Amino acid sequence: MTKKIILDCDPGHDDAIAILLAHGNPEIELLAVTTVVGNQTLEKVTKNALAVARIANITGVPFAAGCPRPLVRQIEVAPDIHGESGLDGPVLPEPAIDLDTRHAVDLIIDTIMAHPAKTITLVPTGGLTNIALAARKEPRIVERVKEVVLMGGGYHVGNWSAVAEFNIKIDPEAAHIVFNEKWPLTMVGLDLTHQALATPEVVDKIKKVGTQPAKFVLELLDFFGAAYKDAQGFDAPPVHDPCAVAYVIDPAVMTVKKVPVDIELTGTLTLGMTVADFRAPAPADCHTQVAVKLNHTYFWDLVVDALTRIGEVKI
Ligand SMILES: [Ca+2]
Repeated sequence: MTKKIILDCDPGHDDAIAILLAHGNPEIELLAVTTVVGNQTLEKVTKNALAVARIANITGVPFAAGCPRPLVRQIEVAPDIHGESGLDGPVLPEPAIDLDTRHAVDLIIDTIMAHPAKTITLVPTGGLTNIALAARKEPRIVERVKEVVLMGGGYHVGNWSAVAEFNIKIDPEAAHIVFNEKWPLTMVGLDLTHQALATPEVVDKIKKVGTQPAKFVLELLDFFGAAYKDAQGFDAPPVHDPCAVAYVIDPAVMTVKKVPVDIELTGTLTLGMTVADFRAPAPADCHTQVAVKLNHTYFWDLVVDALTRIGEVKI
């Protein structure tokens, strides 16, 4: 049985690779791609998502634009990591498909309500504005989704402050809503994604695929690697977002630990921190877990396999 997902994203170099992994992996059925302000403005990340669709020849999947700003806060974008376009590096093609006319929040709700209960996994890889609003607009989706597997947060490390990760920090109120709803939630945070490094060996494997979509990924990694080196001192870039998709494909790609997680909304130094309580035992009603240890080889083999299956796409 395939795993049905809705990918809510802000492409974003690693979001783009997450879309390609979801599209190319035979275990995943991509039901919808929705966009949210994050790495860049909504207009830019939406354009980028449609460009990725063209690069990988993704057809028959609705793409919809969502929230242009966080619930409460002002917009914060990340040009130091993703460039002015949000997807700097490769030359992006013009979109070949039209956006769905619905707002992303409505597409998310419609899709979940139209499918049998507990069959759809929500995979947010950006700020949680759309997901929070969907849960508020149609609370029945909380019972109805199978689980939420999100890239965001970190229990020992931040990247947008000492203790807060970008996706959570840019809309902490939305994150608070999403982490406090009682759906099963897996946080694939920085503790895990900082293990998903695109090392020279990984880059070589992608080079061997030899297709235009693979070349696109190499160009993304080239820019992303240089940006991560300059901005955060990484020798190889951590490719965050496809880790969440990989967990949906096969949870064996990483180890997880069941712990309560909540979002700091009032700390002067800790706003947007994902506060994970590792004291044992976890409460019986604990519905959150955090990703701990990645199988690096298996993860990148999934990405390379997806690119191989996507095959050649000429534009
Ligand atoms: Ca992202």
